[in-house]
Amino acid sequence: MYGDTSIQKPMKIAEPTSEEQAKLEARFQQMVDDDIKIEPQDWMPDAYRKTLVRQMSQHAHSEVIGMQPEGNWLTRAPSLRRKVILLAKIQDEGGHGLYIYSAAETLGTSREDMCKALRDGKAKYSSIFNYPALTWADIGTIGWLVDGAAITNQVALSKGSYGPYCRAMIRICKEESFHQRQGYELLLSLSKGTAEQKAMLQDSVNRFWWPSLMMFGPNDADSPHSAQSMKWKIKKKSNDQLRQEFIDATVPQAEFLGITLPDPDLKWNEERGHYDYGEIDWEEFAHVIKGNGPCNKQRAAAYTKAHEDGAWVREAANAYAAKHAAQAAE
Ligand code: BYC
Repeated sequence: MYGDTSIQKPMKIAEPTSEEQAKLEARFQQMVDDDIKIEPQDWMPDAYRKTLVRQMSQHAHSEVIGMQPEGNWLTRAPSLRRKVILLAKIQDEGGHGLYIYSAAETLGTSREDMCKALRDGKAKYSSIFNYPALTWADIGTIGWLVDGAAITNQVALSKGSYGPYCRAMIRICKEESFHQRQGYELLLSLSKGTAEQKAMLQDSVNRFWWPSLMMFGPNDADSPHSAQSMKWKIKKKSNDQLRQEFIDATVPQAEFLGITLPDPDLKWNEERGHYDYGEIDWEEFAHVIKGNGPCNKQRAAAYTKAHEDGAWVREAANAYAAKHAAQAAE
């Protein structure tokens, strides 16, 4: 039923002795080391389950909250073609949220509980969605940089250890790839446009560059969850590795657009075979994830309002399901 919280919790069985627990843990880690996917029915450490629920719910929430900055531009898209593309992209994001909530439910939590945690301000979502989409160029930049950063991360996540999460990531990456390309194509047209359009493109990239780099999370040395998540192969690559991969792939694309990236320290390092880049403003990152970014309050209020406005739909769906269940029982 819609909004039903009675999802099956994992069956309670007798607590294993510490010797049995050690054996279970060793067997679990061996499966992870051998790249055998962990499936919902397999034994797993409580902390592994908890880490996955934390990360997957944050991920699903990011997809759903991420619909807001773009939704803001649907009625102002400059052509029917652009409107159709944007509408399809936003619908995909709602779908991505659903795939990941469903994958997380296999761990014994419920979508309703995860969404309630978001409404109560107890669950996080990606920092990037607390920045506003101020101009039409931002729609292209979100596709190019935000979806680009998300794919870099998600391709690595799709090779992780938990089967349902990885399988959701494979499909999501295919759709994100379309999102990234539509963004870049939009920016390419602006780059060939008027002086005003070129300036709008540059201004947008100036605002989104650093927040996009923050999407990968804190530096490895300051990332409390990384070491354990890498051991469990929930994360296959570290925050800094992925950030570097994203920068290396993106700089040539910026050059092709004829724009600059707002980092004076950004330069190719022949010895490392990578681009060097400047220090991220971690104070700003901390500020945003604590709820004080430019749009945190607005995003939370819109999310809660949508939930409240949808109450009648859930009620009607439940009444309809109850009517059919009663008819079937007759
Ligand atoms: N924003 O130890 P760390 C999309 C938190 S949407 C907020 O490195 P972890 C799209 C982190 O949660 C897809 N919080 O953590 C949609 C932790 O806090 P707690 C977005 C962040 O989990 C619409 C603390 O900082 N992708 O594509 O090992 C339009 C310490 O960090 C952030 C995902 O959601 C952040 N940026 O690694 C367009 C990816 N970074 O929980 C596009 C899924 C860190 O201890 N998530 N924190 O309170 C992940 O891959 C990992 O969770 C992270 C962080 C790499 C983000």
